[in-house]
Amino acid sequence: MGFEGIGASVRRKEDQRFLSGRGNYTDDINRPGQLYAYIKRSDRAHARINGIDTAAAKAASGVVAVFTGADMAADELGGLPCGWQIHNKDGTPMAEPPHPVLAQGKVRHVGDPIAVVIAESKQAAKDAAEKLVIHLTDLPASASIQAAIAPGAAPVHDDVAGNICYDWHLGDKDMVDAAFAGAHKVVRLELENNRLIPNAMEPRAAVGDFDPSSGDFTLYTTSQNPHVIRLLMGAFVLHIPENKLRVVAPDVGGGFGSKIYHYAEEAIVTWAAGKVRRPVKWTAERTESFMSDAHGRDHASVAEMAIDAQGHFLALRVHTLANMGAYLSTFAPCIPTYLYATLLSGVYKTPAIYVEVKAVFSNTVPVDAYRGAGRPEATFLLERLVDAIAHDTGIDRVEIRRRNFIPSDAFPYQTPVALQYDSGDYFATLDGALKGANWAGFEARRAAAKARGKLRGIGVSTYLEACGIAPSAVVGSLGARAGLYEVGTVRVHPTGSVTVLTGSHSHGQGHETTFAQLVVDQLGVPLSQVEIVHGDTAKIPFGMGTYGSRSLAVGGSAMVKAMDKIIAKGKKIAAHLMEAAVEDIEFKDGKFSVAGTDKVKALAEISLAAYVPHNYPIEELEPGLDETAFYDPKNFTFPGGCHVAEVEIDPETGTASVENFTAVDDVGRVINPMIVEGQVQGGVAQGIGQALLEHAVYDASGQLLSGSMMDYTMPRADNLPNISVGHATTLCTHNPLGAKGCGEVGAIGSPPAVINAILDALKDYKVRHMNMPATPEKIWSIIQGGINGKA
Ligand code: MCN
Repeated sequence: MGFEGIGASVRRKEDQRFLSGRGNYTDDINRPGQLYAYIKRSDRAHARINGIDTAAAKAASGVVAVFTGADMAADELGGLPCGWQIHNKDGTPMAEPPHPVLAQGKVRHVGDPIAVVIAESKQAAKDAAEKLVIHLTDLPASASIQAAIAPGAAPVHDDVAGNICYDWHLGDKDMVDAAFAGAHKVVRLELENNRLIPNAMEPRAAVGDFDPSSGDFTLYTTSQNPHVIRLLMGAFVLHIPENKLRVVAPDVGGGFGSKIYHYAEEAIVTWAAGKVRRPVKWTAERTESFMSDAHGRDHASVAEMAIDAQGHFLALRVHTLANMGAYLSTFAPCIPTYLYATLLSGVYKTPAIYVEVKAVFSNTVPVDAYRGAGRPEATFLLERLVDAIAHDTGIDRVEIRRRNFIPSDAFPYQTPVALQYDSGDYFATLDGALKGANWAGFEARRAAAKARGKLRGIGVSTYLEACGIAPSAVVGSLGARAGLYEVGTVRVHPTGSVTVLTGSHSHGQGHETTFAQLVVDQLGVPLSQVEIVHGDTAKIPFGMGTYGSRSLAVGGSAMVKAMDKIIAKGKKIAAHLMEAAVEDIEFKDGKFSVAGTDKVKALAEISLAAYVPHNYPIEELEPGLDETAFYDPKNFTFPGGCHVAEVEIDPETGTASVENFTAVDDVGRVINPMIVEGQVQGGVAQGIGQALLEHAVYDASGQLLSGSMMDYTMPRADNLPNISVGHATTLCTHNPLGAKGCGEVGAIGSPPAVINAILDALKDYKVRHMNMPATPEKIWSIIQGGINGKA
């Protein structure tokens, strides 16, 4: 057994079961007497429901029940709640139209659930759904941001004027206007952040179960946060008290944000199980996932930077339109506001920033957080703008970044957009990435590529992320309708092995390994004797789950606090057993000792005494060695870094390939370098996907054109280079681990690095900006235009 504590690249404990097919995913769960649900969805983007004739479907072979929105209304079920409220500039609350579980009166996007058929088999349910007769009157659709805000646009919700959910702002407008008035130059860029469709390997699934003898409901679901689902579904939708509702999120095959939310199908199967008094299972087909999982990004922005004659940033002004889709998904309103606008200082000391964000309803699938959530959008905008400034002023693109970086000795650093960064060293990450990418030697590689008839370019992006969300009081004041602490229970068993119950949820991040490493480090228990339990509201205390790269910084810190309590109690027991003063007891490497003596007791001896308290200070101490701690962070954590992409373009076809990618990130103290490397590489793969390939495209009538894997291009292994991952560490100053999040950094830093590299490759073609994805067609057209002198 080698070193297994903090800093060890321990292999993932969970991979034994994942790689040998022994995972226990929601679709693997089968309850006795189980039925199957098929959800009939709208094939129209916008239509009035005039009536639904369910008779033929109900009469079909194997069908047990058919339910529509009317049945849910008769049971007085609530709609799907939104967990975050934004206020408009004028202080009024955002528009928050109802979000029925099954459509009521109208459908508002392709994929909107209309009815559910419950049958003895999946196929019987699906066949019967074809017998549903749904009378619809088509309504005009607003299928994009631009269509939804156009004068006279079709209203997605009758009572939401102009399809505007909210009109919000942040920053000091007067200060920014004054800086612009006195500026040497203003650099302006219009950009779009392409709409993405998360494609976790495991599609969403849900099994609802009801025990008529106890009245208990159980929902097994593909969720990143079972307690949040229990709270939202129990309290707001189905009106089931917590003690009668258990939510289990077993192994989950990736989420990337898309499994944070409370989805209609979870409520449907749980409610239907109660109605038919049998378990009900639903598993999405991949096509369903495309039109029912929350999408990501979809911004249109105008960004302007006022600069002085040396290229110093004086003020930033940003106007953003953010697509919300047809309804508000659980956390949608906070993504283009508090996870986006607050990030617009980035790694730069821009003294004044003003941001306006209008959130827009459209007849499209709801949009919410997707890996990075708001922060990739902010980073793309900033890092494209900085390259445009370099382009327009002739100042070198690395030099202009250095000139505007927040100095390394300026921490804690208060930005003009609310955040206070605790630590960082952006010069170190930049220098590390440039060195790792051999930036200095690039021109030789460009020349070599040219000799082969290829266009080669290099691009740099520096980024700052706020994650580890969040201090509850802060997010509460900003509109969150939930607390954002985390909880950990550390249970030392009689013979010294340990079970940890955590409110965090692992769905690919490797918590069963890294969290166990925290126990190895702090309690000196070998990794093989540590079990991490998560994902079941009947087992774990009320926790908030995994998103916003918060699990280590917040969930891990809760564990550290619980282990502090274990050690403090253990010291009292040890003092009693070794007849010493508590102050003289030391704890190290799993052993309690009396300072200055050779008296020592192992943790296992102390835990045995705690559970077999024959010789025990029973007057002062309760038996047992089982402690819980809740941890509410004082601040976000602020990873930062630099990504360098090197691309090569085939001018004949316009195809760009990423040849080299170098990431140097500051994620604070690293618990498991191999897992962090994997996290960064996964994020970069998704960032390259966004930059080169992925785009959710709707036509004007609201049909999702990229609604399958055939049309929506996911990155594959041969689209990706070797991704080199390095670190330049500054510690988080306010959590006990000194750790910052790493789960999203790859997806945040990489897209602008790739686009900046493509534009560098195309520098002879006079193209200043390109929106993502940089498809071969787009690049080829630029080259053709350039060749024809039109660019
Ligand atoms: N870690 C570490 N040292 C650090 C930071 C993190 O060793 N300084 C480890 C952690 O202990 C954990 C992993 O790295 O095992 C990721 O930690 P963290 O950054 O805290 O992120 P979370 O665990 O909270 O995961 C959420 C994050 C997000 S927001 C998305 S989206 C995402 C991501 O993680 N979705 C993922 N990574 C994913 N990886 C997989 N395979 N699947 C997803 O759905």
